[in-house]
Amino acid sequence: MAGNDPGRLPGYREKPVRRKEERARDGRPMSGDADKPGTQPGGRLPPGQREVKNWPVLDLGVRPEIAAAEWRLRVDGLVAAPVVWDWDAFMAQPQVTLTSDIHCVTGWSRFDNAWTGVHIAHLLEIVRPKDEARHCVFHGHDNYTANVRIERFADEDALLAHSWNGAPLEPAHGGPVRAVIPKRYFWKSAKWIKRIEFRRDDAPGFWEIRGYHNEADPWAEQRYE
Ligand SMILES: Nc1nc2c(c(=O)[nH]1)N[C@H]1C(S)=C(S)[C@@H](COP(=O)(O)O)O[C@H]1N2
Ligand SMILES: [Mo]
Repeated sequence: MAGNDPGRLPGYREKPVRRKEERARDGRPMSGDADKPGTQPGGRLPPGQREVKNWPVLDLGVRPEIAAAEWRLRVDGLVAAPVVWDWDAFMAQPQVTLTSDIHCVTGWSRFDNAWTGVHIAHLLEIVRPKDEARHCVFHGHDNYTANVRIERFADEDALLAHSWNGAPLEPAHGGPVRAVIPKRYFWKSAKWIKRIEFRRDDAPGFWEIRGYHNEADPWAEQRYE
């Protein structure tokens, strides 16, 4: 684990991470007004969330700049056919545009984000996870990790996105390519992905080992555990 620790990267900010970790431990919401419920029955704002029109940037203080020409994605672990895609191979896959809402555990939600990229269903067809594969771990270029169950990964609205609202994803938001898992709090949507690993056993990610909920369903308000 040591060589894979974001804390070893230049720029990593320990204080805000520790603050969030403490809040997770106390089960406190992270923003002042996150406890004012915004939810109406049947509405699209999950409990404790408020809508924002801007798009906040959240990271660990590390913002890798990866040129598309240098970018690679390795998909491996318990799969029948591991792949390494470079930018051209990734862009040569069938492309989809899917619109979804972002729900960040810090309390903001952003509606109607049109993501373009490679559908997870397509990726699964290509790599063919083995029967024993139950969990996926995303690895970012900042050594961030996030874990999801394979069923979550296969959600029909999940994709590997290179564009947002018709424009290439900005580096700060995870460009060249980030994961988008709309049915989970946004920390599960790893930015700057370089590897997707299929596993038998779960491997809690960066925030999950710091008290964030393993499942992270915003509708069930699974923030911390
Ligand atoms: N690689 C990587 N992915 C990451 C993070 C990170 O620090 N590194 N932060 C997560 C968190 S906590 C959130 S809320 C979202 C923020 O994405 P945004 O900056 O595009 O809003 O990215 C998630 N994915
Ligand atoms: Mo977050």
